[in-house]
Amino acid sequence: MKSWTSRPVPELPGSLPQLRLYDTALGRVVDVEKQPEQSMYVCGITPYDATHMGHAASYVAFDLLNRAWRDAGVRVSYVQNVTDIDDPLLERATATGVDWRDLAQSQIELFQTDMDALNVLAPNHYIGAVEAIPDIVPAIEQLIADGVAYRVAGSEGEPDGDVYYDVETAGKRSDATDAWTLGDVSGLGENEMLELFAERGGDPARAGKRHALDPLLWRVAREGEPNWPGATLGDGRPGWHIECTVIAQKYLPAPFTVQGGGSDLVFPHHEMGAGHAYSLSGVPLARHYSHAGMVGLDGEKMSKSKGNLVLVSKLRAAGEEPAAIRLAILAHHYRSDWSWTDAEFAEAKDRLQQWRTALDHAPAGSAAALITAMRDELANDLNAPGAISAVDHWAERAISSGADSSAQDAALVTDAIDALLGVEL
Ligand code: 5CA
Ligand code: ZN
Repeated sequence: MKSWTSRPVPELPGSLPQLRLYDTALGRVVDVEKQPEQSMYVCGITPYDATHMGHAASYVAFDLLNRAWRDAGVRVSYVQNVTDIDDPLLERATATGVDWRDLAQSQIELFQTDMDALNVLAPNHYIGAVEAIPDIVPAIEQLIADGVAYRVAGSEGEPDGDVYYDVETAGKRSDATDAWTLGDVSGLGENEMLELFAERGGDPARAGKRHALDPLLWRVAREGEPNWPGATLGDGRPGWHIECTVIAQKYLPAPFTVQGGGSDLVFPHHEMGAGHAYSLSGVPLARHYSHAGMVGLDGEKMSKSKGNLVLVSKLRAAGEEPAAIRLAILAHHYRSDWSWTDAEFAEAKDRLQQWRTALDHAPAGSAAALITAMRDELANDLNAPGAISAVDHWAERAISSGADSSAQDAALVTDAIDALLGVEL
């Protein structure tokens, strides 16, 4: 699928120091190993509704990582999926009387326009679940052949043949230290897993499964649902976790550097994806798992099902500047949970104005120290609020100096804010 187009990233003198990042699976901040090319997979949208501030914040978070790596002088190979076939998409399409393909296409277009406006760098590969089905089918066949996936007999109106991943058998497969066992990514106990599994698309009560937590790999065709050829699996459509696993394995090295998404993807999505990948290849999917916090509105989680959405496209249509939206997001550390408020958005707009005013008084020789301070903050687990504070201090000094602007410093500061924070002044 076609991706959006990235705007150019200015190059800065010098480079970002050793990057440290919080790893969800390890539960601590780690040094990200230096490599000439880093690789990341960030879970994409399910395109049944418009991009809300929660989605936007998760893509801006991993855009910071992308920019930090580039500033450190390494190439970045970036893959993102789009879940263009799944239950919520079909349900919304049926409820609104729209063809599911038209719904997906319109929301993907809107998402890409939002990402472009927010100056989020585009992935190198943007892959839909539907286009990945020819790769997903043989992967599921392999899991069955290897004894870590099984077909469930029909019952209670369900047809024969849905395929599930056997979490227990898969977890016992290898004694290698980097082998996967259920809980390795999320660190959760079974009761917590059961609760989240049911909330997040799992079907713990499905009759005939070996373990309540076994996730769906292939859903055979049902009347009135779209389906695709599945070779020995029979016609049907893929489960959710295998989609991201297969796309990541096809387009990225194994293991790739960072698997990213919002914290609601830790379990079951990234947990099961790690299992699928290990079963398929015998090596871990990713070296590190990284998760962005949840964004709410007035204290409640923002979600399509609750309907309490702040949409990027709506703010843009109301004439709000995308750079201000991005700055409002970056005022929160990517790992914290936070709520969108009008008051904080107003602060972000004032800050943008303040920074622009400061550029008219950039003190000669002041840019280098600011860039070092911004880099130190960002290398420390992508501390954007720290980098913003550094710019604030610089701006206060510049404005209070009342100096004539040094053109060279103003240009460097403008470039640094663009290259590192993705905010265009
Ligand atoms: N298509 C799957 C991933 S493969 C999916 O979760 N799609 S989504 O549209 O529901 O979410 C897209 C991304 O936005 C995910 O990384 C998800 O964790 C993140 N996200 C969803 N809601 C929020 C929220 N309220 N706050 C922060 N991030 C969110
Ligand atoms: Zn995913």
